[in-house]
Amino acid sequence: MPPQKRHRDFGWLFIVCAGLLPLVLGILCTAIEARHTVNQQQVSTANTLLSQAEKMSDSAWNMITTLRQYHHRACADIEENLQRAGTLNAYFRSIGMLQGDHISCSSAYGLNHGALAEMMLQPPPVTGKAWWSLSIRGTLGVPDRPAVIFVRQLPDSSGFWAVIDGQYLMDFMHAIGESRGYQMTLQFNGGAIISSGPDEQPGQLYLKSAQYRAESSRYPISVNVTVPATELVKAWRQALFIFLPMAAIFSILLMVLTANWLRRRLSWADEIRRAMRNRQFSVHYQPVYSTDIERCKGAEALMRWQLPNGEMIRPDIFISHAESEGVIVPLTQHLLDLMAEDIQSWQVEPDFHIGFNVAAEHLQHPDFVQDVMRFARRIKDKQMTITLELTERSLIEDGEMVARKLRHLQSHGMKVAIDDFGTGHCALSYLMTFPLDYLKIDRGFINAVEGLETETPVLDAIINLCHKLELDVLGEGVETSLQFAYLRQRGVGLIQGYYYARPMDNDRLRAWLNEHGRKPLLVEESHEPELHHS
Ligand code: G
Ligand code: G
Ligand code: MN
Repeated sequence: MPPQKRHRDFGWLFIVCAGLLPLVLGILCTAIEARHTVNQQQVSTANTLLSQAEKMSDSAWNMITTLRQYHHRACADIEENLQRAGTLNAYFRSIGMLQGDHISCSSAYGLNHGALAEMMLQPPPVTGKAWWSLSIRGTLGVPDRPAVIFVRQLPDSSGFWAVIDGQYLMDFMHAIGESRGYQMTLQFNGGAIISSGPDEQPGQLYLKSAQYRAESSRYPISVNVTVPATELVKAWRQALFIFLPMAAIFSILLMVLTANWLRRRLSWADEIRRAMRNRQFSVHYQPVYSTDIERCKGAEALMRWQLPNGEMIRPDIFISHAESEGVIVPLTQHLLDLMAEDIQSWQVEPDFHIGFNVAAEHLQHPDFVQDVMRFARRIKDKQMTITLELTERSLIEDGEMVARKLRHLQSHGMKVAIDDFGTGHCALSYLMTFPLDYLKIDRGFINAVEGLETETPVLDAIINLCHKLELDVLGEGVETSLQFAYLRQRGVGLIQGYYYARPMDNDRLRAWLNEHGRKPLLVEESHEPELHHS
């Protein structure tokens, strides 16, 4: 499991969130959309009502203009005409003439002509204008049904008036608003309110009832349209009904994508790529001792991975995952970059060996030679010897091509070593086929050493084989002075292991090279009795 596996514990949370996201967004968007649609309908309804009220006002003023032909005529003469005009024209409850504040003539049957205030059941407004209109609760003849009165006063204190029945307006409001549950009101000149529809109900939160007010530009008419919350909810539910199936599909899609993304994100390959970008890898170097020149002869580069929390990932684990998930090539390229950076600060003598581990897949890769040559160019001025440590496994496939590559690199002064020699599953024939420079004997064989004079058959055989084939030989994992003395005695030229030096980071390596790099390794003598006693 990749190092940052803790992400996985919250994986389901990501997936749930991804699934909820389209739903939550959808619910919000449809609420906004529903509100928007309802508002548009509300505005157009208000405007329709307003224009109807304007049309009625137009016909009232037209009527009054027509009445001016009766100016200065006696009521008895014109009463019949008034009655005809009042009945034949739509909307009108009554029309008539004024003398001062007094109604001098009216189309209404059988009523005593009284004061204007008496007829409209309230004092006339003080407008100071010759033209005015007002919505009123009722008239003397029809006291409990609203109406609108229009009055034109002439300079000689006579005048004309017309009363439109509010029922027309109420019916109209009903017709345009009932199906949507609108509550509508209409007012002329701030007078009595003519209304239709249910009373306002309390709404909740976002979906509380919405009010819209419109005013006429031609007449003092104002209109109010209120949409109850229940209508908003209804519109919202309709929008949801259309949208929800789509949201569900999106939801599923997003969950699948998230799950996929999480899986990818949690793969080793992605963790390793990210770790390279975040510079979590570093290189440690383990010095190699030469028993011939009795000093440090080189170092092996070993990759280290430290997480931001300080935790180290074991190299055998991440290397094997890098190999199986196809990122070992970029990882090794990264290693070479890091090494080239480190090596710029080194001061070593020419022919210092710098070894690094080459994965089988990299060896087969078309970029391999180019990668190594680039590294060689970057550290050219140090005049080091680059050592490629191959595993036996890497030599199995496409041997001829691999051998060609290795020969090419050797022609540029590099050395080829077999790492962990003796542990792979390989025929010894490759010792003849491949251009090898030395073998690194696996520490398993070194561990078998029991005493300086005791034979260690397999180890001895490997050492002899190297001598016969004229290959250099390196003993790995040397941890004791006995092992060291044993190998030196049998002509093993190179030693690597904790006994000589542990792998260390670049800074410590430079300090170590300064202090110990040129010194011979002093070995305590009497290990043989020691070992027998213990
Ligand atoms: O130090 P140590 O624990 O580093 O190494 C464990 C294993 O990981 C060893 O077999 C070693 O060869 C391998 N290893 C360490 N660094 C690298 C590297 O950079 N590339 C490859 N291919 N193997 C490495
Ligand atoms: O590349 P190779 O498989 O040779 O990797 C060397 C590995 O051996 C690294 O993991 C390194 O840390 C480890 N190592 C080096 N010296 C010793 C040693 O003396 N003892 C043990 N146990 N491991 C060692
Ligand atoms: Mn190695």
